[in-house]
Amino acid sequence: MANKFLWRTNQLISVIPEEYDGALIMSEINGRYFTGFNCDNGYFIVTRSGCVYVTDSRYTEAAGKALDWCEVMEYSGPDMKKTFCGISQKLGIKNLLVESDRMTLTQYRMMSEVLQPAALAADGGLDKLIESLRVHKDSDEIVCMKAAQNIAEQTLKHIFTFIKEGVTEADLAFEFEFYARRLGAERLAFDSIVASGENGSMPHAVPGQRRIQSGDFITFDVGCVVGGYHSDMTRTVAYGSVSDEQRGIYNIVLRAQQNAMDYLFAGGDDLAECDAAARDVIKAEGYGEYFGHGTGHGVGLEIHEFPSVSYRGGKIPENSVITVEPGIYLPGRFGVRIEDMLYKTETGAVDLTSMDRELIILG
Ligand SMILES: [Mn+2]
Repeated sequence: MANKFLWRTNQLISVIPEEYDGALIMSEINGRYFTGFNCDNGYFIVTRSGCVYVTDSRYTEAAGKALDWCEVMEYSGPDMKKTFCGISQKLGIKNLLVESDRMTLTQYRMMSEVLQPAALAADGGLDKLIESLRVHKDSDEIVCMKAAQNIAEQTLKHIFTFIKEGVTEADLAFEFEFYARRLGAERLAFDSIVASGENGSMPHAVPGQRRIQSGDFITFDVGCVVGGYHSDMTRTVAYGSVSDEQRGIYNIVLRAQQNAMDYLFAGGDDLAECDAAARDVIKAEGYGEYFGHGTGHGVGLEIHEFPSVSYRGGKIPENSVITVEPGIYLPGRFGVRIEDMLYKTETGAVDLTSMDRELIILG
């Protein structure tokens, strides 16, 4: 693999259906995946007769350095149509697939106009092709995700020593970000969820001014970014004390998560079966209606990506990274979620999360 990005681009070309000449990639995230270059105004035109990366003067020099394996062109506003029509003619492009999931209608109209005579095809096919490439993580991608996860774990351990009675959820979320950034996170993978007490029943609660008190469950759903790659982990901890009911619910979620992970460790490769492995444990205990979301999702350059671990099913792609994150949410009372991130291998799975999952009581 002399050049990983050239290799990825060639992979894309090899799966584009014959009736299309190529693809136009203009989303920042897919542009980064195929070129290694991060740019919010890049137009990567990929065809069987050649590739061109077009950007504006703010990025031309950096793009030229990053994309030494591909022609880089600069356009300016007034000559946009001339530049792009010229490319269509030079490469003999009659039609191009576009990223229909990631393009605005305004962008679609603009690119249809400037790329004439090429026609654009927004049938969703390109999005599916790209997700099927991105889902298979290479070793560099796994290294980044592990590094991101490692920072998140070290930071959460720090948070466990930082928690005291009276501190707010917002304080904990801020401390998490500050500490993680200092440990080398480029940024957080998403706005951290810190949900205490009754707020824990809302799976995506926003950290607020509620103060931590004895008897609380506190759910932390946190992640970091390294090299553009995300990590994702959830831990629910108790502060001060727990009731028997809280402990019971915690252990049901823990068993549900373990059951789904065991399914993956044993080589299970169906998304619906993995979802059911977690869900059935919760259902059998009578809490099925309190677990409303899917069991997990793919992670990578984005925090939520293909595939979805849910009833919809499908094969779990080899070398994909997925989360396993069942929960039980009792409205107005409390909630528990536990989430690990796993790497699917040919014969099983590797847990990329190393933090303990047994219930801990802080304070
Ligand atoms: Mn998640």
